[in-house]
Amino acid sequence: MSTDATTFESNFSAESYYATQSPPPSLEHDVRNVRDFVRKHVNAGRNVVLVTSGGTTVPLELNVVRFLDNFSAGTRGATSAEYFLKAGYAVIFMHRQFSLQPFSRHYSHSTHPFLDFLEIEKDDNHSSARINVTEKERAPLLEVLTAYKSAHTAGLLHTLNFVTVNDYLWLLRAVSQELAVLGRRALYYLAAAVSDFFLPRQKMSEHKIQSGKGSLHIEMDQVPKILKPLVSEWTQGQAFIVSFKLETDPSLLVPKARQALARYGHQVVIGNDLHTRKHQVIFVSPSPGLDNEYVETWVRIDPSQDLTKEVEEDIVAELVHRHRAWIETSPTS
Ligand code: 9Z3
Repeated sequence: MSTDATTFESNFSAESYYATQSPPPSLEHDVRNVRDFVRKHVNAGRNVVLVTSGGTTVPLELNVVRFLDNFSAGTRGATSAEYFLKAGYAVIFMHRQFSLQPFSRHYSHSTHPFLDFLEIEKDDNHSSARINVTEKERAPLLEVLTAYKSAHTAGLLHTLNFVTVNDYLWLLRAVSQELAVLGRRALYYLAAAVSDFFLPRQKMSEHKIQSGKGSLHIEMDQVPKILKPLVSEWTQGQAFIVSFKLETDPSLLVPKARQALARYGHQVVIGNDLHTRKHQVIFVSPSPGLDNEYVETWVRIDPSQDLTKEVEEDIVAELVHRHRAWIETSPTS
């Protein structure tokens, strides 16, 4: 592989990306576990959803000290995974290491730390810790714990980690190839916030970039648009694929969502604006039988009515409904 940045190809197709960037060391091991998980649920006749969640990083050095990050706490993915489990799906939860996870998200160290449930008891000679769940906390904790235990006992939740955009791209391709046996029973819920730009390893500095030279100029390459091969090659047009579009200018949501559907030919783009994403999203999908026509549907909740209501409950209910219809429609009809 060339290490000369000037002669290195910089316009990546998905094909040239995978031919030149190295897979993460844990890939084979991760794929074997996914294969076992998928086999078990295919045999049980269950639908499987791949939920991606959290932001990808872009390292600036091979011995990485600095990196760019994409915004995402992982709330959307972790919350949605719980509702998919509730709807009877087996869930592959592919998430950014240390971002929120299903069930434990309710007791995140920053918003609801588990240590607050512990009290110190002292007697004459020693101190010990006691778990103290208040009356108010008891019912919600029991509900989360019951759902968590039942998902784990039944082996319905499989978790995978990524950190960099490179990890994400390799994992997504490998997992999609394993899910292909499910045909139309596979659902993709691509909520991870994936970088649009990256630094190919051939252009990275090996060691920490030194500050002596003044300002830092980095030219990044575009991450290949992998939704295209995901839809047409890796899943052979069989899976039900939902991608998310994040914007900060709300007027761009619908045009960008339509553009993505026209380019990649998948089933749904869910548009969300950074500031209102917890209360409303817009579903954009191709109009059945009509070229270049789209249907848009808002899904909204009113937090002033019910503080415990999560928009993901309605998003997942709508997708489960659409996925069922997708399964019932044969590819040729
Ligand atoms: C999303 O739009 C997610 O809904 C959020 C969730 C990242 C906003 P949180 O994790 O946030 O609950 O804090 N994800 C997709 C973002 C993305 O990178 N989309 C790409 C784009 O917009 C296309 S796949 O171009």
